[in-house]
Amino acid sequence: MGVKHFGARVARLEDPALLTGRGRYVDDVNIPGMLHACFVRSPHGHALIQSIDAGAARQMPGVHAVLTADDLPAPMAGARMPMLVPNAAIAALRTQHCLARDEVCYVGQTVAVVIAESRYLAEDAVAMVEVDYDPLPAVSDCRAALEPGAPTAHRDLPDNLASAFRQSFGDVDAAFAGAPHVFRESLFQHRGGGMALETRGVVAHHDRITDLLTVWSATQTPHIGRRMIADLLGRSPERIRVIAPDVGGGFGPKAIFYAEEAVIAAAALLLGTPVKWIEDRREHFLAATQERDQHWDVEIAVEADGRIRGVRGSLIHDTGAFVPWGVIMPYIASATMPGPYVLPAYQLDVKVALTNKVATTPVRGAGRPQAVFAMERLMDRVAQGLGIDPAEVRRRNFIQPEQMPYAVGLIFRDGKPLVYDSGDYPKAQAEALTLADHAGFPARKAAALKAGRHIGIGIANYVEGTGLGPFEGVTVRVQQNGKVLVATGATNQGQGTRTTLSQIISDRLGCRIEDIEMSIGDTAAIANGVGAFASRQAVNAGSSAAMAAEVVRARVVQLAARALGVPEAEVAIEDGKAIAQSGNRPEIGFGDLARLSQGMPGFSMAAGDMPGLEHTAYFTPPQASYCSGTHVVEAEVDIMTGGVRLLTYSVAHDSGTIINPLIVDGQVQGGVAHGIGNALMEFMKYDENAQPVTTTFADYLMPMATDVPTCRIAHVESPSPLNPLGVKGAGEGGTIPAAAAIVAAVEDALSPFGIRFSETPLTPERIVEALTVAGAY
Ligand code: MCN
Repeated sequence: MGVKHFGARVARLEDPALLTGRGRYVDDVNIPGMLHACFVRSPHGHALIQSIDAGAARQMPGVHAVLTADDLPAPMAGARMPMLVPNAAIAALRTQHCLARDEVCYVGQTVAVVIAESRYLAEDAVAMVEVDYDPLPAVSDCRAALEPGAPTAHRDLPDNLASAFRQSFGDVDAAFAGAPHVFRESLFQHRGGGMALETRGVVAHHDRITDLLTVWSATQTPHIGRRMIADLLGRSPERIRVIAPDVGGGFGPKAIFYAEEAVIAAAALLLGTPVKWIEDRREHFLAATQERDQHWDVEIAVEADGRIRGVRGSLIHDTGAFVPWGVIMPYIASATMPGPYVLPAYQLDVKVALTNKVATTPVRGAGRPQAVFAMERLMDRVAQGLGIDPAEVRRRNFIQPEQMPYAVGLIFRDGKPLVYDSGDYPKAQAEALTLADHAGFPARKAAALKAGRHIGIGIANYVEGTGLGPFEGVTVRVQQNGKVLVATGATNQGQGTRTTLSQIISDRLGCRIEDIEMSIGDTAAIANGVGAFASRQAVNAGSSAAMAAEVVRARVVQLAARALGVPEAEVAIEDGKAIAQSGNRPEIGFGDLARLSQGMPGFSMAAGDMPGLEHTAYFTPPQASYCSGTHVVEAEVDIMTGGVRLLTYSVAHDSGTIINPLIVDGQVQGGVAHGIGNALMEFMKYDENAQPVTTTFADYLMPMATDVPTCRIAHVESPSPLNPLGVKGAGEGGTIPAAAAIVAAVEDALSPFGIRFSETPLTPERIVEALTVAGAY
């Protein structure tokens, strides 16, 4: 009997190559004659371009071209980049030109590109390109941007309001009018990046004989990239192949399509030579998209026992200078606020502001960390205000498992209601509290205080819509060598996509996991694809893999029954062989069956047969599947230095049915590391002129291994009824509630001083300042 892989802790198949230096990243793509690109970028937050003089740069030995907007081919030269998720609520439909035409709106915006024989020469030539800028007033803070008379982020726009909309349900005024208690908070979550180990990078090569333009890009979404390049170059997508080779982390910013990808593709076509651009870390700080940057003013009305009557308030989202992904993050944030709680009435007024900073697009969590921060901080205010234990306040408000599926009350823009498909929120919190030994905490705290130490505990819950559509596809093909080829539009930046899809297919098809060959992130391998974001691939690609494998298996059984001369019911499939369950148990291997499936030259196929043992399935989810969980953090604060040490970190996570618990543990742990960065360290700071201030890892601090405790993890499995595997996403849940839980733990540790925090990151400086104000020294 073959090994069952689904649900097992299978070690990641991709790791041996990656850990022994055999990974192949974009920078490993080297083609004879390849030239190297370096971009001229705006040094101003906002300026008009009066002129560009590239004469001296073009004369430099080794420089092959300097391209400005006018040198790009039509329609790219004049066009703005396509917007990924357009919608009617966006007042200012702004995406950037591939190369700026007459105005730059953030530091780092692409103005021109030098193509030279080496990156060194290209860098030197960039310094020789003279751009005459006429600086304009810049706007850096999104609240200031919406004040009357604020400088506009774009010269020709009347104001900075990119979008305004309201999310609401229930009678919120009545909820507040008669409320025994109301608690208020003003909260801010700062900007940060994805900070993947591998920066962005592109290599483009045009083969004149086949007229095929091949683009290697460190992207999460190669199929979307192909469509964008096709639109911008006015070229058939069939003549473009985009390949995402090994990608060293994505975390969201690599899901969008960038100007640099389009420009390098155009340069390769124009020059007739392969061109490479690898982003350096400073460029990444300036020009790779970022996220968070939201201000929330919210209040909660509760009964005397802490049960919620209503939540209302406003949210200002900083979209930066452009809206390449539409207004998806504030939209997601406003729909995430209700969380796992029964919320009778809700109203949030959302404004999206343009500023002169790089655009915000989803970074792990995509608006949800901010919403969870807002809701969970409010829950803590209720607990503190009413003197009820924070866990108990939450417990009193949970949606109960028997209420599933649960209609939250919100109606999405497409007219569909927001419905949680399944989940057991009380159970998840109970399990996380057990992992954290919550019951023993008061004794630990008392003992610590006696010893002069300040420890605290924080709790945060969340619900996350995962597995978003529209689809993902998987092709399963049994080859004539007996191996199984799998192709998918799903991608892999470290999530273990190859491993988990292989687990599903080997079980469903009946082959050895090591006999599966996988083509991931290559538009030539499968016609349609979407890619990695929104923790969507386990649901979409996983389901497609199961569906395709089952169709192929049925065909294998049919052919094998014919070949072995037994009824189909007597054919068993195991380890890549079909075995008759009667007589002397004759068998036939997958390779022979694949050959049989080709028929005989000159003879007719059997009626109804199609050649090949192959099927492509596209799973299309009816809506999101909602994963959920609870984080409980125990932290110690050194009140002399303001340093925070996380003592224990406990997570109960519900990703529905789990394909690979080892991988999901890794996803949770990695997500938590990201959340720790958000809570305590990472901060992309801009000054009042919209000049980025933190553009190295000396200024922008990332958590080190020593800052990240090993998580205690429990899996609560509430299968989703919305897909054949019962799975929900797992890629972002580790990040989403982390800042809320950590800030709560720090506040609790400092409870003797009555300090409240409403902002992240909680740097030592900020903590010492708060302690000083509270008179602690
Ligand atoms: N999984 C599972 N069982 C489940 C759910 C998921 O075994 N019930 C597995 C999946 O099969 C997959 C992994 O967990 O191997 C993550 O699956 P999923 O949640 O579907 O996420 P995606 O594959 O769609 O990946 C995107 C998601 C996002 S949005 C970000 S951001 C993120 C993340 O994944 N970026 C990552 N995790 C990352 N992990 C790494 N190492 N690098 C990144 O850039």
